[in-house]
Amino acid sequence: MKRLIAFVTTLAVALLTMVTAALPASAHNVLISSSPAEGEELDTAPTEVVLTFDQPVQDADVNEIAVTGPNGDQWAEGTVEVDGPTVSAPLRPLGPAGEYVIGYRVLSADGHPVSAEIRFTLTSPGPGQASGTADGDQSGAEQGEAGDTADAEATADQDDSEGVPVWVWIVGAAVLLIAGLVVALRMGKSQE
Ligand SMILES: [Cu+2]
Repeated sequence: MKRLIAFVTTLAVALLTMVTAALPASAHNVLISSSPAEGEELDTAPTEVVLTFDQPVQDADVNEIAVTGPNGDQWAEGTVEVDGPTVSAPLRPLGPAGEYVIGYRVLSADGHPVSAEIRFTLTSPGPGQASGTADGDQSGAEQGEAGDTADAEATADQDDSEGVPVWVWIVGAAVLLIAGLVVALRMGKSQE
């Protein structure tokens, strides 16, 4: 009887320990630094965006860096490169002075995408020209961008719901504990 209760208690403690140990491993990547940095004012246009995270980023198609200029033009060009915790994307020569928004989405080490925005200001205009000349092209690009943002938000929502199973584990452990105790008590009684 006492042995059974001890066994069930040990089992429950082991399950709870597993659940607790699993929590830190599911933390998302966190941005540590970026170039350009949030709120930075630059008089010379940067030639690339570099994002540094606290953990390695998975090299995947979902990784994306967009740089939107003051007039809604896109300035990031070429492929997003992943090197451990660092993600970078080349920029075309920037054009008008004003606020630029870096929008990024990268795949965390734990398999969940994280996305956010970083804003910097170009204080003197660069030589770059907007890529889209036709209005149609530009609105198309903006629609594409909006679609991407919606995607990222949908994924983030999904990500939140994936956090729920931790509670399922805890409830499962509690149910196992109670069931185990009931069985232990019955067995104890039948032995008397
Ligand atoms: Cu995650």
